[in-house]
Amino acid sequence: MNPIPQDKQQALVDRLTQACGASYSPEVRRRYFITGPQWAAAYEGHALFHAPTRSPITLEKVIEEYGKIGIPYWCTHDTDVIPTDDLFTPKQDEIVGRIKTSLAKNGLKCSMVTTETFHHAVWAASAAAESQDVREYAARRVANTVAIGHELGAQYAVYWPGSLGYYVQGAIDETQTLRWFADGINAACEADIEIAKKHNRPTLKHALEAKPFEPQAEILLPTSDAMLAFIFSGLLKHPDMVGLNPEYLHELMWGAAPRASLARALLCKKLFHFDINDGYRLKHDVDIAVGLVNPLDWLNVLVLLRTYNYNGPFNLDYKPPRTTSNYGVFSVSFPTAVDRFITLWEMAGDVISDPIIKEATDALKSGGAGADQKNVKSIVEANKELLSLHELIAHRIFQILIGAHRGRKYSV
Ligand code: GLT
Ligand code: MN
Ligand code: MN
Repeated sequence: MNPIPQDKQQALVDRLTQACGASYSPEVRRRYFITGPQWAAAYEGHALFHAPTRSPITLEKVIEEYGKIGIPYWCTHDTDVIPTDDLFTPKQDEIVGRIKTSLAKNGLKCSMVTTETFHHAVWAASAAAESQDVREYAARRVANTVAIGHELGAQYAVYWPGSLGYYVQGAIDETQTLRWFADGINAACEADIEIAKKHNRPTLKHALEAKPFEPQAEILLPTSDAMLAFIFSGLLKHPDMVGLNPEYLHELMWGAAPRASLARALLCKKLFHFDINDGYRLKHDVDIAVGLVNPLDWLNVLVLLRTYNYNGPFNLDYKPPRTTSNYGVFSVSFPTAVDRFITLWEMAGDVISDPIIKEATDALKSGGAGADQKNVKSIVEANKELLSLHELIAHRIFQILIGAHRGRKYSV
């Protein structure tokens, strides 16, 4: 093949993307509670070892492109859109006004707002730092974010306490730091109760997000389970308002089975919000788009969520790879991520209604006949043959993933 001229490359990418087929229309995509973060689309490819590979884009462009793709909801950190120095100033109101106009123009809604408490120098010792000034500023920041959320019609507020931890041991008191962190969440909830009353709206759902490593060396709330313990610790004044925003990869990173983490959150009625992406165990936060690494596991995750009627947002919290261009972010990355999610969601429906899986599961629950309760050997024998169904169910789920249940096969 000859080298591809620069001005023909976008057309080539478009043609091959279309050749992939099986994409959904924007109308179909809008039926799902899929949310698109400002920061994901605006990510320029930078990291500790990486210079940016993409150029900056405006919030208007992100919202417009999400609208065209059919991503129905948008979410943001306060400082993704309002520079830190402009917070609490008339500039903030002006930007919030621009967001409202842009959302209305493109038919999107704001689902969630979150406070950036990890990037700016003020958070060097975390938002729950020893300094009362820092903590008071943090309380004002979360209250301000809640106010912006109500202004934009959001239902959720997310907190990722990534800077809540340390590099060197013994310098901070973990117990006290967690109490101070609880004060911050309490401030957000109290502000919410007041602001919601004024706006005549329900309060927001406040969702904590864990990540086991990064950016601190040791993290005080590294997992969703740690956060459940924190929510039920007695430190929160409104524990009913606070739940979880697990991220698929953040659970996988520490070695968890994400589906089991989600099951624990569901049992506690705390699965409020869900960040969807993909990646690898025991690696850094690579934030690959949903389904590109672990499609089988993802299918199983969605079976669980469909079975237990999870109806919160699916937030596309991934990072388009550095090799994807500005154009590719909206022509390849987001539409294909959304379409993989929808396909996996619908396949999860196939798993749930599959007659083979259903009969196998029912048989396992019925158990074998004729066991003598007083004889352990007889209990083993009574169930022994049935248990091969575990492996058969796993095989059937694989078949559904590759479409073999609909007749796809290779004639070799
Ligand atoms: C940051 C983090 C994400 C969180 C965002 C919410 S911030 O990008 O890596 O996982 O969801 O604050
Ligand atoms: Mn996340
Ligand atoms: Mn992540």
